[in-house]
Amino acid sequence: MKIKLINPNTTRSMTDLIAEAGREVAAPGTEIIAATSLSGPASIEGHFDEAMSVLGLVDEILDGPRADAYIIACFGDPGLMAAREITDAPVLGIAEAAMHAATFIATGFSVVTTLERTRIITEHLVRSYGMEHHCRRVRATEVAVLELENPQSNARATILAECERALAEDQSSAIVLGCAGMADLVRYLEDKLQVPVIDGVAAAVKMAEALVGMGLKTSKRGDLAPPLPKPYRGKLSAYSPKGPALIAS
Ligand code: 5HY
Repeated sequence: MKIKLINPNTTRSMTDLIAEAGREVAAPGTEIIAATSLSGPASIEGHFDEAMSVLGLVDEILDGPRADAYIIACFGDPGLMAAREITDAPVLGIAEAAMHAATFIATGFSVVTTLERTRIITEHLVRSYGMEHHCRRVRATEVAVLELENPQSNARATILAECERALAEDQSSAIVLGCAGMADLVRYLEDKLQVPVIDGVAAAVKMAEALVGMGLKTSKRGDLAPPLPKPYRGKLSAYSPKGPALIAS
């Protein structure tokens, strides 16, 4: 099966890291197609960045060869529901996948993420995914997304210290990493913390494999039906939905 792993930020080095995390867990018959959005922010750290990232993401679903499943490899899960409207292949967000994975192996988890504003956005996701009973707390480290790639930034130690505080103070028994750019920290943190550490990229790949393996597709009844045909004007005229023809499946 083909799983398309889309980094909706435009930083290719982060896509490489994400692709490696995905390929590490993928089953032998799974091909991971890693893509970087061609338009949009270099990193996604707020509501505006998220909104501006969605067209690049949509392009990656509508253009190019079709995949059996799509993964949005950004912890804000930007454009998740919109993406589900334009394909009947399963689409998974990494925050959603990581939080669900955590519920199977721990009764309470903490999310450790990047900036304070991302912490707040993650709290919105916790509520919209119905995870309030499982997520004990969302914590920020104030490490910016692109600083994760800077060896001089001390990001590893800062994230480890926040995870330790989470385990000491939150009554959590697992850690969810709140950024796709943290995917390479799983082993390091698990060794230090001795609790499960969940990277959403890996979780989403395994869940996508499971859904495809079960022959499940995104329901086209109700709000995930294709966008209604209508004209879009101005800069977005090329995206005018034309009915089911728009669907990539
Ligand atoms: C992410 N932003 O996973 C996030 C989440 C964050 O560009 N990739 C991004 O840390 O804000």
